[in-house]
Amino acid sequence: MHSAQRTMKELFNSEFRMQNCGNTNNNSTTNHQPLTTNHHKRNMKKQKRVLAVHDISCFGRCSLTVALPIISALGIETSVLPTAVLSTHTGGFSGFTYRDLTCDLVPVLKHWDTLNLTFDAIYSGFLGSFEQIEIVKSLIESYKKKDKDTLVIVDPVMADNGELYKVFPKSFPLGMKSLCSVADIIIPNMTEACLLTDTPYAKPPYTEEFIKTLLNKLAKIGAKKIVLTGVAFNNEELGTACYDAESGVTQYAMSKLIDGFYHGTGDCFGSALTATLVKGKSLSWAARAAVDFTVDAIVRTKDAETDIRFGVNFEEGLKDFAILCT
Ligand code: PXL
Repeated sequence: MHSAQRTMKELFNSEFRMQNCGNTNNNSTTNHQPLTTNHHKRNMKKQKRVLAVHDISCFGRCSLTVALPIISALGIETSVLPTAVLSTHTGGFSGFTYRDLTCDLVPVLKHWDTLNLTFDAIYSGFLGSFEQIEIVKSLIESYKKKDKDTLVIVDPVMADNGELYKVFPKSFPLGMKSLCSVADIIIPNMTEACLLTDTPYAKPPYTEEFIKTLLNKLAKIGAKKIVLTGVAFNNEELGTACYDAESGVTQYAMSKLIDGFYHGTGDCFGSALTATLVKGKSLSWAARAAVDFTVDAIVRTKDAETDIRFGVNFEEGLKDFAILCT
């Protein structure tokens, strides 16, 4: 067969055999060139580094098991500060184990102090106690002192669907509010936004006036940029509102509403947003990309009829996401 008629797969297989499988043919040549063509061109830009502060839910795709792969997929070094280890997340499972790691946080941070580290961004999510909130506030302060450009993104994970998660005391929103006050960007869902601002929770759809009032109240907490998730003006679309308190501009990134409630989507969105921002994209571009990435993961999960507690299939979207963001 003429090579032009061979499929890419056949071509690749024959090349691969020649280079790697101990070909005994004396006429064979060994090609030591890597498969990529621009491998030799060094990336002279300094690699970005993010610190992700969340729990490890061993099963159920949320928090660190989502943040680590998504942020890493964009070529960003991702350090982790695990706040707890659970057998699963707490949404919809009973009998989960919970090992609190508060005692480890300060020693880990003290060790890091000897290494002179800086981070391009700190992204926090699920925190188990007021004490952990205070530790995270102080780590933010100390890393901001080392590098004032460290971007602080706080997801005040504590509630959804109009209800505070059962593991938290009623006063927990006060703690999260104080953490939000030291962030550059906060990414609450509608329930968390209402709890943070003492606004009675209302089910969607919302008026634009309601959303804008909520964004204004959230901005008063301190962060200059707000990304509010779970925004819906009708029964067909769902998305985010990005508010920049300095310019007063609000931008929406909406997508087709998919029926059903899937766990871990907030972490999928927050991780994609963080990674995209660290790659230097604008907030509205990042929100659009993160919404699309999350919705694609939900669609894949729904099509596969996966148990909604098991998280969403974001893994099969990582390659396209990385291409989109580079
Ligand atoms: O996805 C947010 C989240 C993170 N970590 C734990 C959770 C949840 C939501 O339920 O339970 C442990």
